[in-house]
Amino acid sequence: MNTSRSIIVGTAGHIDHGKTALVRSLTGVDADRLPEEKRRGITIDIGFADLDLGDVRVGFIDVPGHERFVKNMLAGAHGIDLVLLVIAADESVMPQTREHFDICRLLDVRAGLIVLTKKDLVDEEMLKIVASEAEDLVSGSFLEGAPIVSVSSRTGEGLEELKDHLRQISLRIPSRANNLITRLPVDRAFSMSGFGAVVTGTLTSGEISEEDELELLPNNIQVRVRGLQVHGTKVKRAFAGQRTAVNLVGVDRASIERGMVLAPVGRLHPTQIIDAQVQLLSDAPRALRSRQRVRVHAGAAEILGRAKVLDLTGEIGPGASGFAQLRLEAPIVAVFGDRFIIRSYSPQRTIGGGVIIDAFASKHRARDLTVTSARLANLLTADHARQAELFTEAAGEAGLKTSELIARTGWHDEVAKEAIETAQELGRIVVVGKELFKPSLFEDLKQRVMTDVAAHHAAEPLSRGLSKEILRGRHFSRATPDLFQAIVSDLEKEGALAVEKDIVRQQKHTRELAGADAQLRDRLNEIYREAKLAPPSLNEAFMQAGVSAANRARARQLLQILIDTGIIVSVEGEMFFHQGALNDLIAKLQAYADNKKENRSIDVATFKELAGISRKYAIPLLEYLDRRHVTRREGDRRIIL
Ligand SMILES: Nc1nc2c(ncn2[C@@H]2O[C@H](COP(=O)(O)OP(=O)(O)OP(=O)(O)O)[C@@H](O)[C@H]2O)c(=O)[nH]1
Ligand SMILES: [Mg+2]
Repeated sequence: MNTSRSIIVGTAGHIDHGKTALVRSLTGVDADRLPEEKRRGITIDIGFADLDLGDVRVGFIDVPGHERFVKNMLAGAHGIDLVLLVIAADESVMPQTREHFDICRLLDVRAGLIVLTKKDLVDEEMLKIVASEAEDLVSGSFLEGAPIVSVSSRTGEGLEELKDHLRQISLRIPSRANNLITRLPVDRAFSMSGFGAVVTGTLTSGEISEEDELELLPNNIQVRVRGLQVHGTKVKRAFAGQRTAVNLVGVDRASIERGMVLAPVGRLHPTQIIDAQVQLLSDAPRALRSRQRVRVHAGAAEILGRAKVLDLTGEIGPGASGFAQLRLEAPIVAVFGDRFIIRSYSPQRTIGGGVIIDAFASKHRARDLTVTSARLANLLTADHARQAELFTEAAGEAGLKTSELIARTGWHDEVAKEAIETAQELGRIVVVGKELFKPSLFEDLKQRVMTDVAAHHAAEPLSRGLSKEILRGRHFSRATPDLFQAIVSDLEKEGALAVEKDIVRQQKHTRELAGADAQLRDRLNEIYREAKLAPPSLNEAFMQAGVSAANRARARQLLQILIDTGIIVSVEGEMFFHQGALNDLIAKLQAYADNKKENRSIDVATFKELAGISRKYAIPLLEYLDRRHVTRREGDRRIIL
């Protein structure tokens, strides 16, 4: 039973300073496993070893010091809790001592100690000088005041003291947050005969259990966990902060690459455009400029990309920090708060790093830069509810789905749910269906709808209202149908808007007609009522009503009012009938059918006779009756329903 804490400890330091020898003296394990490493006597790729300190289990990641292999160092350094900054007492601080230390700072490593190796090669005097140079290097950083232990891997001197410090610091490291979705960035993959593919990595968050269904991102390869090992022992479940080896079913070794991420199915998504805060090292050779090609190291992945600096100067100077959009040449998996390192394309050297803020950013227009930067700055310090709000704000009219919030933050469902509820209670987001919206956007759209409807009424007082489709097209082209519906029904509830089928109007809008208009409307009504089933054409009706050429448009609107209110019916195009006449006709048909009892059908000739109409009207009327389901066509007869 293993109840001790698991801590990941990384080595860091210049080539040949004794990192691998130190890990071997502490654990008995030679982390240099490649034949080439043994032949050349240097570390090329990251290596691993374990140490049991009683109440602390240490998983060591031993990294190469050679400047050409910093990219390999980065594949291991991203997940460490604690760093052993190794400095050889006979050489003191060297270029990769600085570079590795800078990387640890940029990755936000928070604990560590300084180990002066090869103590046996120097005198006390020299040891003091090197210790003071080390102190200078780390002053003002997370390592300021950290223990400086001098050891010799050759004689074993200082190793017990080092273990003691390691244990004490480990016990003080806070445990990893448990509110995040499982992620394991793959730093190594191999195949074991009879078992298939095995991936290893630091389980940065969540848990993995035997039989879990997971996916390998960014390629969305679905896999199942056949077996798990932590510290070389088979386990049923691995936890955040453990070096974990996972035996996978459903994928072969050849399709797995370093930098892929093992995660639950369908929760995290690959991305190539990311908003981040970027910090440039003060000894970076030059400023980071927009469009400059850089290497981005995130998790165990290295991806090429270009940074677009999000301010008008278009650059971030050495020692400065700012916001930038990273546009990557290949997809990665990242969530809010992930740290990354930026290296120059050529020559390859570490120039800075930063923290991911919005992993699914959109392109920003120059005039939005101030707002965007302010939002990104706010996100960095926001609590969960405020983060939900700020991501919602960025989504605008398209709205933000809960699943999109989760893909950006890596939160568990319950964490997202709580954040959304809190933001909702505080009135900072509006939830419509599955989407989240900013309340001011909601209010703004309501405002725009009402303004449009009012303008429509002013321009066309005789129209019933404005078509919903027109409104939607004008203001909601980028929004979901849900949002439009929610806004219309909100306005309806408030009593501002009335909805009639596909038309909206102001609740208070009426088409009360003044004297002449009312008279003309009544006259048209009369003409059609009297015409019964032999109505005049539109021209004839207007002539009978004495409508002048100048007045035709107005007369048409008045007729439309009669149509909208159901008094006049368009049977076919401009062939209008009075509703009363149609009702009489239907009654007549029913009576005819009732008389016939069994055979409730009628042919066109009989219909003409019954209705007393000419063929010109008979066919359109029958088709109208078919549409109203009063009759049904069968051959050349109509069944009366
Ligand atoms: N005398 C002495 N030699 C040491 C000590 N530690 C390491 N060495 C020697 O220093 C050389 C380099 O040691 P490594 O442990 O391979 O150095 P490293 O930091 O791992 O080197 P890279 O991984 O290539 O960056 C080897 O020849 C070691 O035997 C020590 O404490 N005393
Ligand atoms: Mg080594």
